[in-house]
Amino acid sequence: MAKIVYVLNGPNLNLLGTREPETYGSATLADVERLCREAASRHKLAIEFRQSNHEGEIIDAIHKAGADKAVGIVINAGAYTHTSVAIRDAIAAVAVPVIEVHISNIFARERFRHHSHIAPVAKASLCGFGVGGYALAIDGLAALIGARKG
Ligand code: CA2
Repeated sequence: MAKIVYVLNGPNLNLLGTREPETYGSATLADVERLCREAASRHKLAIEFRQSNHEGEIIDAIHKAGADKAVGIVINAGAYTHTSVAIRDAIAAVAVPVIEVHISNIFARERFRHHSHIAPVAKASLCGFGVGGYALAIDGLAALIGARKG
């Protein structure tokens, strides 16, 4: 059975590549999906890639990852990172390792972005590597779960 990694993207990330390139670069979300699939295929992992602007849909996707026995979740929860106890609780409720990723360095930005509700329930967090952080997160997850490179 294929080992599935859920890659979940929160609010406004559908706008990637259309504005704020100085903060988020010029890659689109479709580019991010492509780079995630490339990184995952190097480890013989499959990707379920989703984006939602709605908190409940992100929570449903986390539950689905748990029900599907996904081998991991890579999540960029966008601004919900800083506000959502509900997403934090969903992550804590599933037995799936979670890697938190942010395109920008949230600690070099406004103070309200310095706190993450997700970090304490994540296996690992990374930020500031641009969209390349998604591939690093998949590589890190693969190392954590001992996925074989093909
Ligand atoms: O750096 C990240 O990846 C963030 O998760 C992005 C969120 C922000 O609220 C977090 O603090 C850090 C915002 C995503 C919005 O993405 C846009 C992309 C292009 C144009 C407008 C928004």
